[in-house]
Amino acid sequence: MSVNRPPVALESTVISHGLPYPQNLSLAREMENIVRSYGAEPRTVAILGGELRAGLSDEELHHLATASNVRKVSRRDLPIVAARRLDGATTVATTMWAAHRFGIEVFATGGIGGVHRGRGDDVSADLQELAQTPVVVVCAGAKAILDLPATLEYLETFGVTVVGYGTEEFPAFYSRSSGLGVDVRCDAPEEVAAIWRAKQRLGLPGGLLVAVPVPVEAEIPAAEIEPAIEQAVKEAEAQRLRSAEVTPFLLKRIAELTGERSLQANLALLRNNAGVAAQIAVALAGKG
Ligand code: PSU
Ligand code: MN
Repeated sequence: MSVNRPPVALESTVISHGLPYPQNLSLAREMENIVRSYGAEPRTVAILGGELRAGLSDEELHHLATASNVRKVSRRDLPIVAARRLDGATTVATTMWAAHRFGIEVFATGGIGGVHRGRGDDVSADLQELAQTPVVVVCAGAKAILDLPATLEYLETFGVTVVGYGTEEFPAFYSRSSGLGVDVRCDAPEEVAAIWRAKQRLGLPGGLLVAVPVPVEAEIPAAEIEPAIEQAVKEAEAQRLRSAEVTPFLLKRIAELTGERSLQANLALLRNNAGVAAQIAVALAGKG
């Protein structure tokens, strides 16, 4: 591992619980290579045998992509997997937390968790982490399985600045538009770096959310994806799913209902976000 290349954290819940095998493994490898191609250092985060890690071997990526006993680890699960020496995949919340502990400022993911539709009591720990942990999180917005207006209100309440990268709209993961605004538009990595440094100079706690729309050629218009989302949400309610089960269930059902196209969109936006995050990390290193 080169010491002078700026690091970029990558999460592992998307590998173990967000994508099917073998696409999850090839995607994990591709994201690492994209980060490298911009002169940054990929640091995929996971917990292996109870040990928190940032930077994995290819065998370890393979394990996360194939093993069935890798637990989805949110903040409340950290002491359990550590004490029992279990394997865990980190969510956006726990990847941010780990990144900060390892001194990593930039993190690329697919979509963040948020406030679930019709379930004001199911609020992802990702939002609280953004409120308190100083990491730049590059995502494609949040999936429309969530209540996007409520998610943005929550971020506003907790002082999380939302950047639209090349857009004035908050992207909705599969779709480039949501009809909802962002706080500021940036068109270059240096602009994001300047806002991040300003936030730190002002002594403001928490992260910065950088929302990048899915590449045009991979986009699925909202009207096309919405029926699948509505059906999946109804099924989750009928099965009375709770807590950490909800998001993986919805992701899997929407992928089943919409087929290959949603998988391709998911992969395209993850690759794209890895490149944007790497460029922001390089810009931050340049400014010291
Ligand atoms: N959204 C996606 N794909 C994902 C996730 C969210 O489009 O893989 C994962 C991320 O790891 C995120 C987590 O942090 O789900 C949120 O889970 P929950 O809603 O249980 O907080
Ligand atoms: Mn939840």
